[in-house]
Amino acid sequence: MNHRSFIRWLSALGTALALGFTPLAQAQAVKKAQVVILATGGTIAGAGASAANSATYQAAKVPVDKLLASVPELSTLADVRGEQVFQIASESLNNEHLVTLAKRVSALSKQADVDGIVITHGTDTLEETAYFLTLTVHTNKPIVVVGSMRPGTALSADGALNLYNAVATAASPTSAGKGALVVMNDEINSGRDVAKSINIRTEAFKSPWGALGMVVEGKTYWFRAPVKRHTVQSEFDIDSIPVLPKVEIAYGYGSANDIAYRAFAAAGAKALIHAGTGNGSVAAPVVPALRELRAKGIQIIRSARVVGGGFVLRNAEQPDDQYDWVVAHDLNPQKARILASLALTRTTDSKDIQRMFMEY
Ligand code: DAS
Repeated sequence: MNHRSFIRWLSALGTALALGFTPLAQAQAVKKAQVVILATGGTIAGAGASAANSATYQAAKVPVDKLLASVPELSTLADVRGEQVFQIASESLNNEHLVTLAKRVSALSKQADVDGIVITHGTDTLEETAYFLTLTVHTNKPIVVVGSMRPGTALSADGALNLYNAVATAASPTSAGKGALVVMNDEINSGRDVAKSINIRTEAFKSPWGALGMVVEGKTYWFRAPVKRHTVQSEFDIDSIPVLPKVEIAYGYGSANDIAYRAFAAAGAKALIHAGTGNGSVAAPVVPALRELRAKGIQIIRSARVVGGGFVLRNAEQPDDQYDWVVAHDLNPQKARILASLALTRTTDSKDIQRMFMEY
């Protein structure tokens, strides 16, 4: 090679290195994300007697390895491995399950060989788990909760594509730093906002403030980002929460009475979520009991049975300042219960708890 050719070769090599076209860089460029799937049960692991059974089936039957094997296309998206954390229908999940799951997610998120985490989950309480994870796991790595409305045995089952989309979302760097996400029916929703709003249709999950984005053919498309505190910005950390204080929910309705509130208090509830009519209204026969229980140190938090799209306004339907009550803002009763439990691990000051309901 003469001098001129050597200079040309050196210049080409320099360009290739600068553009990252070395064999190692190319190998790294195609290195797949490492995604862990934590299976907890639910319909996505369900099985029905026939393909016509889209709503009659047994939840929590299919183990995680069979779940992964049923969607071989996952391997085109990421290097995926599975763990069976629980195998239950999510209506039966309790606080201890929440803490166990969140601690596992937190531990995995700290591992260098984990880029994203998917949790397969029943749909009934999926919104509660997703909110709990967004409040307590300190990571920017994608955490994606996914379920299905039909078992895998049904005609037009939705679980396989939901799982594929969830892995695609967890594998995408664009999903980082957005808090826990819920992927169902092609949509990416915030774990904080989303709620199960229809009981037996595939488009069951809605966020009153709209989806964050969509995932289509393995790619994520974003249209907005969360504004509430979550994950690394949260003052709650699962790694320092051993037990969740007991918080209960009672419904408001015509002819309501105070029996449930008093019974919950007698059973040790540290806070009561009132799922009020309208703007979190409290029926006159119930007010004295709530004031009495507040005086005994139990937190009273006004949410609303009205489905999302608004929020309970402080001092509107009730003199919250005078009664020293908290309003749940836009959180539905079941999400208010999650935040109240966590709040009580840090404070019993109702003004500080109200701050938390405005920030998370
Ligand atoms: N029972 C429901 C649950 O496990 C089934 C489902 O929709 O996932 O939440």
